[in-house]
This record gives sequence, C-alpha cells and structure tokens, in this order.
Amino acid sequence: MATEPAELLTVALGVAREAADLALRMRTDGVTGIDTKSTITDVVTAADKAVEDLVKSSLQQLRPGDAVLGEETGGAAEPSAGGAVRWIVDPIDGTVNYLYGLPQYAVSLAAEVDGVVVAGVVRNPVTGQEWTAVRGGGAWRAGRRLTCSAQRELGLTLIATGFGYDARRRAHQAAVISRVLPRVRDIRRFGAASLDLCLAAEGAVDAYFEKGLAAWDRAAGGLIAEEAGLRVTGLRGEGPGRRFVLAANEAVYEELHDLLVEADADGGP
Ligand code: LIP
Repeated sequence: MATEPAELLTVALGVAREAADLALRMRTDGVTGIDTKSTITDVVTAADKAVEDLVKSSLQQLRPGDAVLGEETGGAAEPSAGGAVRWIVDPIDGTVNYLYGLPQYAVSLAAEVDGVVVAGVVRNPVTGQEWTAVRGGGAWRAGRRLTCSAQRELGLTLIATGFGYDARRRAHQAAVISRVLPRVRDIRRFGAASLDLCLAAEGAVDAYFEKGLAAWDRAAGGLIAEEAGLRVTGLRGEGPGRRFVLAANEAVYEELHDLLVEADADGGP
C-alpha cells in the first residue's frame, strides 16, 4: 500500500476525527470503566480502550497489514522496516484531564515508516483544535502554518512540562523544577504531552520538556513541533525518547539543554 506522507495523513485525519467524536460522546455520557495501571493515579477508562479499539479496527479496514502500536492494547513494539508503515496511537492523551472533565486531552495518531514519523495528527475532541504535519510539509492548524516561538532569552521563556505517575519520579521532577523555575518566565503543566508539543509548535509556550514519555505520547506531537521549527531531542546528544524529550527553538535550546543537564532532568527513578 502507498506510504506517501500526504496519503497517510489523510487516513490519520479521518480515523482521528472519528476517534475524537467517540471520546467526546463517551465523556458526555459519563466516565465508566475506571481502572489503574502503573500506580493508583495512572488511570485508564472504558473510553481509552473503546477509542483505541476504534482506531485499530479503522486502520485494519483502511490499511490492512500495517502495524499498529497503541497505549492500551500494545501491538508493534518495534518500528517497521522495508518501507512498511507502523501507526502509533494514544487514544486519549491526558486521561486524568479526561477523568476530571478538563478540556485538555487529545487523540494522537502518527504514521511511521522505517522508524521515522512521516505524518501525524493531534486532535482535541472538546475544542475541535486539530494540529497536523507531514515531514517536510510544515505544521498546520486551522489552515495556518505554524511557527514556533522566537524567544531568545531563557529568562523570558514560558515552558510546558509534565510529571510521571510514580511518587519517587515526581519527587525528582520537583527537584528539577526547583532548579529550572527561577531561571525562566514560568512553567505550565497542562497534562497532555501531545498538546504540550502542539502548543510549543504554535508558540503558545516557548519550549517543552518531560521525562518518561512513551512513543504514543510524543510521536505525532513531536513531528508537529519539528515541522514548526523546534529542535526535538533528548539530552546529552540522545534522540527524543522515554528517557527525555526537549522541544525548544534554536535560540534558547543550548542554554535550556545545559540547565536541564545540570538539574539531572533525565536522571532519577
Ligand atoms: C500523560 C502525558 C503527560 C504526562 C502525564 C501522562 P496519558 O499521558 O501526556 O505529558 O505528564 O503524566 O503520562 O497517561 O494521559 O496518556
């Protein structure tokens, strides 16, 4: 089957819109099937599972034979090879916000070819905001091409971040924040990595960092952020991954990177 990024984005858009509609309908009807995963605060709901099931069944119909990796049901843990496509889905990124009825959660769906994300969509079911990108084709929302912040002074950067579900990791992350907060304008914690990356892509925040993200949290949002001009990396020369994700513009990247290294932001439990 075709692996043209534009065609993959078309598939992703249709599937993500259907998935977002289901997520919103189920929220409106009331959250059910609440369970926990890694800790008592790491929740999953019937909607997370139903939305992922819908995404996977839709992709099976539209793109039979493609691999899929999802947060709730797993699947293709490794990137595809030989030009094959792997879809990476977070059915509801920002599940705690979803649980509380806070309008900051998203369906995140990315298409990856030979380990490189080439198309992605992040859609907020509540606001209808939808961010898209294909590799080399820019990042877009509402017909507008996105460009990231041009902020050049670290002390004037508004930075989004997030925290893990494990109390020991949160204690370490709190210590990191105590080092970062005095050096920047302010911190924002919205609760959904995919949306944080999209907000950085459109300059609504100047940068974003977080430790512990899974591929499904960052696959689509990471491409959108890159296509909007942000450097998206790990720390110490690593690529973005579960160990760390940093998204910042060229002007502040090095100073913020070094501050995060000094604070041992990618360390700890
Ligand atoms: C969430 C991430 C967020 C992080 C949360 C949680 P989930 O993903 O998007 O950035 O700070 O702890 O991991 O669990 O809602 O899919």
